[in-house]
Amino acid sequence: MLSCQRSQELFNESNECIPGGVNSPVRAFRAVGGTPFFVESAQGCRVKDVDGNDYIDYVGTWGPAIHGHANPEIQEAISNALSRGTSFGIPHPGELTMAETICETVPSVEMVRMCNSGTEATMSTVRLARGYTGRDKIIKFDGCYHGHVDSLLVKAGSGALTFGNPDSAGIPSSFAEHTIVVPFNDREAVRNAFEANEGKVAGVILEPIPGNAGVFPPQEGFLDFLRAITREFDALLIFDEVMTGFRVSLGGAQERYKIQPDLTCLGKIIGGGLPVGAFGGRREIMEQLAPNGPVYQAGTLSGNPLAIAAGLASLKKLKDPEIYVHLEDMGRLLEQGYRKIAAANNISIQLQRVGAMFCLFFNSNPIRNLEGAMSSDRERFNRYFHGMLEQGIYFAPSAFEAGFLSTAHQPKDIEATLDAAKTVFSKL
Ligand code: KE4
Repeated sequence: MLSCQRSQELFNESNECIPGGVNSPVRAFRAVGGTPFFVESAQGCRVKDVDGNDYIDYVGTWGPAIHGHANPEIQEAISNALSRGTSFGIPHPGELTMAETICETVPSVEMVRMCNSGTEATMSTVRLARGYTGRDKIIKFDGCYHGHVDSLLVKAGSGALTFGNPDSAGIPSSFAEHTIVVPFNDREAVRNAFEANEGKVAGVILEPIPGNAGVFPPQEGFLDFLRAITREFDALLIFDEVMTGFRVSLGGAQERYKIQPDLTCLGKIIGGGLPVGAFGGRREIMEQLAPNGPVYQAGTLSGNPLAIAAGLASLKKLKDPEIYVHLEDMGRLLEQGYRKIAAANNISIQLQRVGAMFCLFFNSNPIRNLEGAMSSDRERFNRYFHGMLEQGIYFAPSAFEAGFLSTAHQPKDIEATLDAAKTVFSKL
C-alpha cells in the first residue's frame, strides 16, 4: 500500500483555500476516487510524490512533456532567457522565431498569434471565424473538449465529461444556442446540421483526433468529408490541435491526414511546459485580427519570452525524425503488450492509439464517438487505475482522457508498465 500521508495532509489543507483542492478539476481524482498525490519533482518519464513514491508518468502534464520532465535543453533555454528578463510586453525576437517556426512546420498556417492557453486559442478562433464570415453558429462534436470557452462547453469532454457535466452552469442559453453539437464520425449528422442552418454556420471546430473522451481516431475519409462540406457551405474548418499538434507528427494531425484546415489551435507542446497557446491559419483570415482588422484579441503575457524559449527548445528537438520513430516504437510496444495481457485474462479492451497518444477502454467494441466511449466499463477502469498506481504507474485519473508517451519512455519503462499490467489485470 502506497504511503500518502503528506499528500493527504496537503490535499485537506488545499481544499480549504482552493476549490476542490485543485487548480484544474481533472486533477482531483473525483472520477477514479481517492486522493490525488502531490508531486515533489519530475525527471524524464517519472514523477516523485511528496511521500517519496515514484511513478512512470503517462500523463506528461497532459501533453506538453513530449521530451519528458526536466529536459536539460529546455531547462537551459529557460535559464538563458531568464537572465534577460521574465516578461516585456514589448515585441522581442523570439516571437518572430516562434511564428516562423510554426508557419514553416504546420502545413496550413500562414500567420499565427501567440496566446497563453489552449482555451484562449480556441476561443479566439471561434471569434475570428464569426468575425470573418459574419455568421454566428459553430458546429462542434460531442465529447470534444476545446478548453473552458463559454460557447464550447456544450457536451464537452475531459473534466466536463468526467464529472458527468458536459454542459457547465453559468453559460447563458443565448450562448449555447449558437453551438450545434453532433456525434463525431457521423457524416449524415454534419450534413443535416449544415442544411438546417444554411448560411448561418461560421465554422466547424474539432479535435482531428479526439483525445478528451478517451481517444477515438477519425474514420477513413471523415476529415476529407469535413473539408469538403465546409467549403460547400462557405464555413471555416478549425482544427483544435492543442493536443495533437507536434504530438502525432511534426506537422500535427493535419500533416498526418493531409488535410488543410482554415484555422488551427495550438498549445501544450509549443510551450515546453510553460503556459502557452497559439492560433493561426490562412493569411486573409488572420489579417482580420486587431490591430489590422476588426476582430479583437489580446494578452498581457502573449509571446512571453520564457514560454517562447522553452517552446522553441522543445520544437527544435522535434525536428529529429528519429523522435517520431521512437514514439511510434514505444506506442506499438505498449499496445501489443496490453493486447496480449488482456487476451490472456479474457478481458475485452480497446487500446486506441495514434502515435504517442492513446487510451484504454474496457469495452468489447471499437470506440468511434462519445456514445461508444460512455458504454465502456468505468468501474473496471477505476480499479485498473488504482491498481496501476499501486504498482508505480500513473495514468490520467479518468476513463475519458488520453495517455501520452515521451522520448524519455524507453523499452525498460514499457516493460515495467506491462509487468504491472499483468499483475493488475489478473485481479480485475
Ligand atoms: P488549456 O486551456 O487547458 O491550455 O487547453 C484547453 C484544451 C483545448 N483543446 C484541447 C484539444 C485540449 O485537450 C485542451 C486541454 N486538455 C486537457 C486534458 N484533456 C487539459 C487538462 C486540464 O484541463 O487540466
